Amino acid sequence: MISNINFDGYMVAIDIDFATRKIAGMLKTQKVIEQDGDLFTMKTLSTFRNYYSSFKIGEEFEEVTKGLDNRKCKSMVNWDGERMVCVQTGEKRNRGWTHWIEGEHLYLELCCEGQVLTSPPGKIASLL
Ligand code: YOG
Repeated sequence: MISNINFDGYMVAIDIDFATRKIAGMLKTQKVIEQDGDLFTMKTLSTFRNYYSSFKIGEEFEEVTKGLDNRKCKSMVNWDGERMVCVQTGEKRNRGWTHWIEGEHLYLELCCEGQVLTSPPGKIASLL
């Protein structure tokens, strides 16, 4: 993760407590993505916690956001052109994320309820 806008707002939206938000806000996460056809594994790595997710494009799966807000979602990931879009249906409305690549950088936008965690305009990547 190089930079971001509104990481804290996103964490508030998924009910992460103050102390955890302060720690998480300092982290420089790394993303490891593995692809085998339509099967993806995404690892979000940091010195504090890691998060793992595996899915097949177009197939709904049970996602437990273990180590994040520990909620259950029915999630599905699809391509929207060059963008990979995940919808996370559950207790929180309007929850999901979008990945895309521009130049050398991987971008990620995460949303929940009214909050959007994204990249600074004209600047480099939110790689959360
Ligand atoms: O990735 O959905 O790439 O699975 C967003 C962090 C901080 C834990 C992670 C650990 C939300 C405490 C998005 C940070 C903050 C704060 C590193 C992961 C929540 C809790 C794990 C994600 C998708 C798309 C693939």
